[in-house]
Parts: sequence; C-alpha cells; structure tokens
Amino acid sequence: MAPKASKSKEPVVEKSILGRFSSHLKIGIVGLPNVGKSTLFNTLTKLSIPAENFPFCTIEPNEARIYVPDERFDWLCKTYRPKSEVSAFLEIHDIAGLVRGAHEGQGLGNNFLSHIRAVDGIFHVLRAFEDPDIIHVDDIVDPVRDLEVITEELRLKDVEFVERKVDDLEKSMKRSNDKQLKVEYECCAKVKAWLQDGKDVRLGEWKAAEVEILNTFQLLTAKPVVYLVNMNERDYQRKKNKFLPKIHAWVQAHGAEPIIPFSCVLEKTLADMPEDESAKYCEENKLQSALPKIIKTGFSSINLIYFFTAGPDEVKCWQIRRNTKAPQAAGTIHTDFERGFICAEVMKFDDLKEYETESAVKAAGKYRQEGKMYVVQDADVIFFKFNVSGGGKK
Ligand SMILES: Nc1nc2c(ncn2[C@@H]2O[C@H](COP(=O)(O)OP(=O)(O)OP(=O)(O)O)[C@@H](O)[C@H]2O)c(=O)[nH]1
Ligand SMILES: [Mg+2]
Repeated sequence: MAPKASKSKEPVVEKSILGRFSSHLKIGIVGLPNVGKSTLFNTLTKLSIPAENFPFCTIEPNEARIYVPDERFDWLCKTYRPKSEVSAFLEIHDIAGLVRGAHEGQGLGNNFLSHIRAVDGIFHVLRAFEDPDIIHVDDIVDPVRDLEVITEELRLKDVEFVERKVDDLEKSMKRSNDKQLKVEYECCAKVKAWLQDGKDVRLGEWKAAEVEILNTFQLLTAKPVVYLVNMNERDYQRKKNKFLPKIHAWVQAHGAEPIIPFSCVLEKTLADMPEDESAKYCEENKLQSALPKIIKTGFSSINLIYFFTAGPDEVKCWQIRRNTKAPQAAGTIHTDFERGFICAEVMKFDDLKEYETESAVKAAGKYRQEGKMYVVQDADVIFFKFNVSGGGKK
C-alpha cells in the first residue's frame, strides 16, 4: 500500500521558545559550594562518551557528553542489528559554586556567572543532607534559603544587564529614529520591570517578537531549571526528607519546574561497583539510580528531542530542537537533504514496535508521508526523500 498522506492541514502554531535555536545545547550544574555538584558530575561522567568519538571537539575536564538512556533506541538496535549505533547525548558542564553577592563579584562570582550564561539550561543542585563534616557556606542546612540565594543572584545579574541595555537604547534613540530601537527599548523596559518585581524571565508570557529580542541576550533567568535535591541514601530510599515539602512548595510557587530527588553518596557507591554488583545492590535495597531520570529530564528541559533513522547499516538518534520542521530536521543529516527536501516518510516508534516491521506498519495504514510544514515529533522514525541536483531520489 502506498504511504498515506497526512490529514493535518494547518500547521500547529507553537509557542516561541526562549533560548538558542541549535541542536548543540548544553546544561550546567549550578548551586552553592559543597552541595555535591562535582560528585554528581563525576558519577555522570562514568556514562560519558569517549572523547575520540568527537574528533573536532576538545571537552574540558569539567565538561562531558553523556549518553541519553532510551529503551526505544535499545529496541531499534536489537531489531535492526545495525553495524553502527549512535545514541543521543547530553552535554553537561560542572560549574563552580556560587555564593551570595556573586553578581557583584563575590567568590569570583562574575566568572562563574559567565559560565552559566554559556549554557542553555540549569541543573540546580540543592543540599538536603546533613553532615557536620561537610561545611555549609551559611552554616545551617536550609535548601529553601539556598534556592532564594541562587535565584536572586541570577536575577540581579539579569537586572544589571537589562538596565545597561535600557540606558544604551535610550542614548541610541536620541541619535536615530530607527523603529527597531523603540521596539527593543520597550521590550527591555518590560523585562526590567518584570525582573525588578522579583520574577524570572522564563516565567513570563512574551510575544514572539519579544522572544526574538530576548534570545539575543542569553539572560540567566531565561534558562530552564531542573531542581536536583541531594539527600542521604536512607531518605532517598524511603522517599522522605524533612526539607522536601518546603522545596516542593517553593518550586510550585516559582514556575513548577521538575524536581528530582537523588543521593550523591548512593550514586557514587553504585558508580564505583561493577555493573552486576550495583544491580544486585539496587535490588536488595529496593533502590534505583536517579541518573537516567536526571539525564532524560535535563535533555527535554532544554527543549531537545530526537528522531530516529533505522536500518541495517545504522540506527541513529538525531537531536533537534523541539518545534523543528521536517526539512530542517533533514538538514541535520545533510544540508542536501534540506535543500532538496521532497517529503518525510514517518512512522511513530510505538507503531513500529507494535507492528514489528516497516511493511506491517504500512499495511496497517500507519505509515505517513509528511510535507515541509510537518513539525517533527520525539521518537519519529523517519526516512527522508529528497532531490539531488541531478533530480534523483534517496
Ligand atoms: N555526607 C554527604 N556528603 C556529600 C554528599 N554529596 C557530596 N558530599 C561531600 O561534600 C563535599 C563537596 O562535594 P562536591 O561534590 O565537591 O561539592 P560541589 O558542589 O562541587 O562544591 P564546589 O565545587 O565547591 O561548589 C565532598 O566532600 C563530598 O564528598 C552527600 O550526599 N552526603
Ligand atoms: Mg565542584
């Protein structure tokens, strides 16, 4: 049966996304000193991709690319038994601890804030473990106070940036009648008022034109956040921690982004064990590592998804930003695919898994032909058709 044409007529209008439009996005580990950031980073790097797989990219000791675990990818590899398997990855940066006053340069603060500017999302690590041997910069363990400290530092840095922008634009407007300057000025003044009101940029409702302007600034509070709550192994196991309800309430009142409890000590113990021993340890103690959830949530928080190409030569995850249309998705494989794009033949992964083979999916009428307005969805299995300069097809 011929592939079925898609019924969708109008393209869905998606909300503009704050942040860089790129498929090379990264996430930074942020928090106060001594909360477990580097310990988390080091356990994550046990899952890292060998540097030689990325020939043109030197990764510093505090940067790593981590495989994104995915049962769907594993299923495709088992089914196609390809010669080459390429999974998705998340790039993670370990950033040194921030302290109160960082925006004014305390504790080398400005340096670290510039590291945060360079990432696209934030893993905010919170200390919810008590241990008299591990010093807390503010003496007493109080993760909600810590949340306030870090978010305020980021916000104050944004206020400083936007204030300067407003001043510069005011000066430029005196010298020129350029309409665009006025548009930018109004946007910056609105953002400044929002920030001065104690609110983070990512939690505002911005028009598409405003998002476009904001995306040239890389503001710190525009970056999505995933809260990682580091607790001792016992609390993690029994899913109870005395600070958790308050953290939860704070996060709900400040954007309701994801919260993931984890235990640095447990993750380190597991990472140091051989694989069979760690599996046995988890089973005996009714535990599960939080790392897969941390990686997957981080990946999706920075608006990355991937589609699959699958065949006997290769099964591969192609990372794209959410809302990417089919021709641009094809362009991640090769620029010729985008230039000569004809259509995308798409199966949903779940359909392929249910019907087991491509021909069975076709027979069930679930194989779709999508055009250039199609917005690629996570886990689509795609075969692109395109014109090469001679007019052929692939
Ligand atoms: N008891 C206990 N100690 C921990 C835990 N997580 C980290 N630590 C210890 O806390 C100390 C600091 O941990 P790091 O991971 O280096 O902390 P960090 O957040 O990277 O600190 P900075 O880089 O200084 O900002 C180390 O001695 C860790 O062993 C935990 O869950 N429980
Ligand atoms: Mg550290």
